[in-house]
Amino acid sequence: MRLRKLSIALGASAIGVAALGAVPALGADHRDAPLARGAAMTDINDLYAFKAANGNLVLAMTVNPLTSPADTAKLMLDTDAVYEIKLDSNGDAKADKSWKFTFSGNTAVQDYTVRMASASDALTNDPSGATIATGKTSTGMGVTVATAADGTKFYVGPRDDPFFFDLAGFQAGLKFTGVDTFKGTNVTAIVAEVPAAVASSNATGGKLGVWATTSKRGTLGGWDQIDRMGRPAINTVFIPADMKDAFNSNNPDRDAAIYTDTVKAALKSLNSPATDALAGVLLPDILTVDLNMATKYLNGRGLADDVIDISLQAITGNAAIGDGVNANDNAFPAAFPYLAAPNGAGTAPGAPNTGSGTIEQGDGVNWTLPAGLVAAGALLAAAGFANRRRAEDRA
Ligand SMILES: [Ca+2]
Ligand SMILES: [Ca+2]
Ligand SMILES: [Ca+2]
Repeated sequence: MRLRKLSIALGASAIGVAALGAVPALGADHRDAPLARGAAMTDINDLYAFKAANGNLVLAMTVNPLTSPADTAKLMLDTDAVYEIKLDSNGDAKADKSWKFTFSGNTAVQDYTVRMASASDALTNDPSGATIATGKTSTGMGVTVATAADGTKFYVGPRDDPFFFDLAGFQAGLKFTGVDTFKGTNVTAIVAEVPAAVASSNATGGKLGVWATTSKRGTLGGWDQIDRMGRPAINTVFIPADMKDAFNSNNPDRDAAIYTDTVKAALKSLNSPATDALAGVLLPDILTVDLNMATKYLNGRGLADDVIDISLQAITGNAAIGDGVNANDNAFPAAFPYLAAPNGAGTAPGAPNTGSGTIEQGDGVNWTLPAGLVAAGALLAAAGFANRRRAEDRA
């Protein structure tokens, strides 16, 4: 089944910024690589890791990007895929645990199984591990919860895309007008709320790392990793087009050895003042969390964290700079599953800003994006570096 997606056509750029050619980048990790673009169900959009008000650790991954309200009822997850949230307990960039989700059924409400894999099983992409919960996906505004014996709660279903960003303003050469390109669009969310004690037991000194993967059964019977994501915009911005699928299929513990030169080259081409140091921070692509501190990007990532503004401000030192989109289009509920309910049928996404080029979904997609987006990605990365250095200075 192929879903019709939103088609967003942007007007001609008023400032005529130079186009880079086909750059398959749209968001944090939305449609980041050829294999992911061809399969929305296994295209990871974002990964979040934050402490809820009750102290529990919430982990959320989103797929099925840019779904219109009209198509939301048709959303499903791939019955030939394994969806994982992998957890590194000891800082070696190798998974020690993995929550593995598999789905069955081809109707709006699908059945799912959650397995907890440990040790060598956690390293694989196969649906190994002990079954800890079974449940049904939610539809519409409904919230169907599955609970494991250790108290971890699960939700899978349609939600408003928590990511917010004036993409068109970026495309127009950082001429922001504050329109959220993702306004009104929905995704499928996989959310786990892990009791605080369980989260702590999987951390060392309160520290852990997480990343999400999707994998499909290959022709030889193995499981091929289609997408992966730790922090936003690593693959979309720093990895060349012909390497993006390979990057997605790799594992974080190999990132530094394989991609450091590539990332350095990207940084150098952007005249980064700290190429070597930044490359060291960007890899491996893992979202790290210190449970002893408040979670706010870059310590984990909260739903409301304004990744764009945090990054722009950190790199420029200008506390006033930002894309003008300072919050999601829908308020985040205080209770599980924390992501906002899906935008309803009959509502349309807001009109995008004037930019250059065209964004459209579907076969033969060919986005033309100007240098602004890539530059912005560099800012994001550099901001991460700046934030981390500040944290180290305080320590
Ligand atoms: Ca992706
Ligand atoms: Ca480990
Ligand atoms: Ca949204």
